[in-house]
Amino acid sequence: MRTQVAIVGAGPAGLTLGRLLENAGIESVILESRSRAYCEARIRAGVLEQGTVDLLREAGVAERLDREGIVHHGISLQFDGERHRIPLSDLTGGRSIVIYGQTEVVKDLIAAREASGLPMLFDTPAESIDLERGIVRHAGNEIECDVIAGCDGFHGVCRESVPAGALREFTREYPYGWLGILADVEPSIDELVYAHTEQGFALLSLRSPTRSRYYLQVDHDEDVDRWPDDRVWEELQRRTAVAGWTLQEGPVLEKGVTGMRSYVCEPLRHRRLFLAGDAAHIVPPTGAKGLNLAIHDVRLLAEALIRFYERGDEVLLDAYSDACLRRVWRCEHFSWWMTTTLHLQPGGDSFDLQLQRSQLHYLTTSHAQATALAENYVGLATV
Ligand code: RFL
Ligand code: PHB
Repeated sequence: MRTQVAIVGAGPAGLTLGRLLENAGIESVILESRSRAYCEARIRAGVLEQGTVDLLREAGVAERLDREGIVHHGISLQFDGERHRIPLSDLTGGRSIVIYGQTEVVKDLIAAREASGLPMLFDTPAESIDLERGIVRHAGNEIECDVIAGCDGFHGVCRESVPAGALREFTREYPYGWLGILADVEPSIDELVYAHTEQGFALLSLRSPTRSRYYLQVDHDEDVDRWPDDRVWEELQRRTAVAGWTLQEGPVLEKGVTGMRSYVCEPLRHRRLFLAGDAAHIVPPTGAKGLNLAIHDVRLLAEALIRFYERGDEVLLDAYSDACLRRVWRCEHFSWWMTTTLHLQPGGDSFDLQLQRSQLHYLTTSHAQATALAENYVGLATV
């Protein structure tokens, strides 16, 4: 098989890139190791920045997002048993976020590609990449291409195919993770609540008017079996309690633990391989940036490829890595800062706690500090 762009991975990055290239008349093949059902059911992100929504709209895949997505104009920070609203839209000239699950973004993109009849191969892992000749090998077949888009997530093969020494890596591990549940119950909150407590962090989020998505800080490699539903609810009740408000409980539909890390590799290009999304960088989920960054990368990659195929020059392809990394590092900082401000540091002392409390108090009383949080949270228009 021969194509212009071989896209490895059918997550948000690969699927969005495929759509942007399709709209520009550039050929691509998408190769995915897992089944379609698995990709459509993998519960992850839930917060879309305005820029992400705008891009999905321009790409013609936001019809359901516009119908079902829930627009939020603020979030709350909870500490010392009180909630403080950060009015995101008021602080950012009207920008907002949209609650719409990554599962739904992925379903919409897969449906659009299927409707176009373009090649998208599931259950077919890319096994090796020949960067010299532009070949992706899978299940005894070869895809020959001009460019390889490595959108295969953190554990993919694309980044691994770059020779040792050609990439520089930056990592930070956190000594905690998140236990997340999806519950079949009306969310008890109108806007997201990020809660700092002496027992650890908790986050109240949602997926729809009838589905709640809640998280608890747990140990990095916590065994999910140690958390029967009753224990999860008890701990959520404890960490999110405020006077005059009740957390409604309901059947737990899904439960899982994710360790947290920050990671960046540089540059995002090696010869004809371009890395995008989680294949190139990971952020801890506290800032809700991972999916949004992945979409931003492929926006730039699509623009660069369109220029290359229309005019035959590589100016934007050459600029791709540096252009992505500016936003990547801004989001790395924001996510690290949100994470370390809100989580209980294992082994930390009362000095650490008092610094966090002071920072949270400052954030909720200073216009300048709240604005800094808000503009990062909704997504900086330019970085
Ligand atoms: P993905 O989604 O991991 O997709 C990569 C795809 O590549 C496939 N693959 C291969 N395919 C072919 N051949 C191979 N050899 C392959 N190896 C792997 C994989 O099966 C997969 O389908 O990466 P992508 O597209 O870069 O998208 C990134 C996002 O998924 C990720 O950043 C976000 O989910 C992170 N994230 C959040 N991001 C946000 O913007 N807002 C949020 O609110 C948010 N919350 C979260 C999150 C991630 C979480 N977890 C579980 C990590 C909450 C959580 C709990
Ligand atoms: C989610 O709803 O999954 C979610 C929301 C906000 C975050 C992370 C995850 O910061």
